[in-house]
Amino acid sequence: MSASRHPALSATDPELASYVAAEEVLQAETLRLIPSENYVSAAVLEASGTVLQNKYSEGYPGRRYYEGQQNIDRVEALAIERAKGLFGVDHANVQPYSGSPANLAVYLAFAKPGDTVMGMALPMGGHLTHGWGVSATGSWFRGVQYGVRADTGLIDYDAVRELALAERPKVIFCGGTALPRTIDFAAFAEISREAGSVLVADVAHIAGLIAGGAHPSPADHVDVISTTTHKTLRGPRGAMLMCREEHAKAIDKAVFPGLQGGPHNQTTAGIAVALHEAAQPSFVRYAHAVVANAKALAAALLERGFDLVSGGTDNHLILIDLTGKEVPGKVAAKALDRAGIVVNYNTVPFDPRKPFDPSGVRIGTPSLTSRGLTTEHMPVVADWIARAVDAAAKGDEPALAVIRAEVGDLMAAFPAPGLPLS
Ligand code: DSN
Repeated sequence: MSASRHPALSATDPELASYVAAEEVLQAETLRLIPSENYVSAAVLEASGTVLQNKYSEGYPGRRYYEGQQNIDRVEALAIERAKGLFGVDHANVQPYSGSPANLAVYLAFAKPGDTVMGMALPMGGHLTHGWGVSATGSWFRGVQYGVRADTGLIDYDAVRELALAERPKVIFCGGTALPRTIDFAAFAEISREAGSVLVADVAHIAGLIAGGAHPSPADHVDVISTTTHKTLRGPRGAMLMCREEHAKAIDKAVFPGLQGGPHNQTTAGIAVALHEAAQPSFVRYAHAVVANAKALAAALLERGFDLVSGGTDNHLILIDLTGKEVPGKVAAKALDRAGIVVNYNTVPFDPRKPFDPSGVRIGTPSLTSRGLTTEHMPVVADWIARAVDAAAKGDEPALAVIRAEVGDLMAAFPAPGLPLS
């Protein structure tokens, strides 16, 4: 970080400033393929670092427990109106600190401890907070879990229906963190109606695709939409809960005072800016480009002999099953990192290996698309991945260094939003 970019921070705390500077370089020089990450714009960064930080605002616009809310109310009301407009919902709560507290607030609104709740199993592509055992959502509630079919890697809607009708859960979550295919919200809605359950779509991964029209919206099908704001939506780290009017009070009460104290106003401001950006025609192009890039990357990986869970992708995410390559996911992920390609190791459905040392690698295209890479570049990216996995198998460190240099050259030609150009 140059002193001119963050002069006060550099002067006050040079050690901390040096870590931020190193992170700026890392984010600029590497090919970031973690599907839940992105680059926020300079405007979102600025909004997230304002004096709104200094204010306590327990309550909601017009109904606060502290005075001096003239400006904070406007900021939060703006974020709420923008969320409602963009996602076509009756009500939006923009205060959850992040995705896990947002989901916990949903349980608080609709279930009591010990009640049965249902979601996709974590190793199948779900999320911890969808009732998985090690999460409070799976120990305070009785979590029952569905998965994907072994033969197709796709959600088994017949099994979902059977489980829902047998268990009659209070809440059903659809959505997840490693789902490369379109979610059939209408099918989940029909199942939830039959089971008498509240249906929640956790669209954290695909919120930006929905906003940009590149994935069907759950708005007409579900009771509640939960999302983080920092993935494909390209906002600051935060979350939102959106719902029909009939659930508005329950959701608001669960977030505050049920679960949280004062909202993070600086984050609310960043969310408002991100929602404004996501309402522009350029964001529609971005969302479709994310999907086009992911499809092109999946095709290029298949051509190079990789197995992909479900055989490809409909969205921003690809789950590579490395079982056939005889390089475990963690070994591959660490080798890719040394080659300047940042991914995360991940379980694949029915993984015979442990979650901390699984068989898969999860990648996605939100970040590289934010930098302007197109489908033309995807064969190059697939080549780097293939060469790095091969190098990992052979222990060939010089080959990884060669890839890292090539990655650095391409990244230098595509500056990232929000980072210094140099
Ligand atoms: N940690 C997020 C992800 O990477 O998908 C989910 O919460």
